[in-house]
Amino acid sequence: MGMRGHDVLKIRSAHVLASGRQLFLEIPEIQPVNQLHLYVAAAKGVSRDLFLTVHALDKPFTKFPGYQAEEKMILPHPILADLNRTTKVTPNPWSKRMGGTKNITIKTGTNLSFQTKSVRVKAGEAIEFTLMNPDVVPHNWVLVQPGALRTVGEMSNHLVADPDAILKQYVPESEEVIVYSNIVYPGDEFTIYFRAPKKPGRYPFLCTFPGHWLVMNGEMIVE
Ligand SMILES: [Cu+2]
Repeated sequence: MGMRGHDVLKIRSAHVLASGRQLFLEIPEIQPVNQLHLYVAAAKGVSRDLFLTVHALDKPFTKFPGYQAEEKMILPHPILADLNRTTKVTPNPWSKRMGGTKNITIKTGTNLSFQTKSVRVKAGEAIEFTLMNPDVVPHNWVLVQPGALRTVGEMSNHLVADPDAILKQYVPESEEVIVYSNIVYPGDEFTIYFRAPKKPGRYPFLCTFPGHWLVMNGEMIVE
C-alpha cells in the first residue's frame, strides 16, 4: 500500500444485491490504485480478468448483512509516485524532430478508445504523430507489425505484474513493436517523429496500458 508493486487484497464477503443483477464485493483494504485486477471465476471452468482504475473511494457501502466499520487511512494515489518516476525515464527514441512531416493527431476517447480508429499514410513518409489524452486515465499509442495486435496486446496485460513497466512506458518488449509514444497522462499530449513502414499493409496500433488493448486499438493503413 502506498508503494509501487502489488498487494493481494482479501475479499471478505460477496453479496448479490436486491436487484439480483449487482454483485457487491467487500474489500476492506481497498485504496486508490492504478490497476485493480479482479480474477473472477464466473462458473466452473470459466474465468475472467477484470481491470479497473480506482481514482477515488466513495463513502463505505454499508447496506449488506454483517457490515463492520473499519478505520483506515486513504493513501495518496500511486499515480503521483509514477509521475515522479517518469522524470527518470530514458527519452523516447522517436522524440527527435524531423522536417517535411505529415501531421497526425489522435485523441483518446471515453471508455478506452481512440477517437480515430484508422489512419492512412504513404509508405516511408515522415510522420509527426501526436497522442492527445483528454481522458481520465493514462494511455499510450503503439504501432505494431501486421497481425501482431493480439500477441502484443496479451503481452501488455502481463505488464500489470511488472513493477518497472512504467519505465518502459508500458510497452511490451517485443520485436513486433515498430514505434510507440510515451504514456500520456490525463490532459497531456506526446509527440513522436518517425517514418511510416516501407512495406504497404495494415499495421495495427493499440494502447498497451494493461487491460486497454482489446477495445483500445485501430490501424494504420500504409499505401
Ligand atoms: Cu489506454
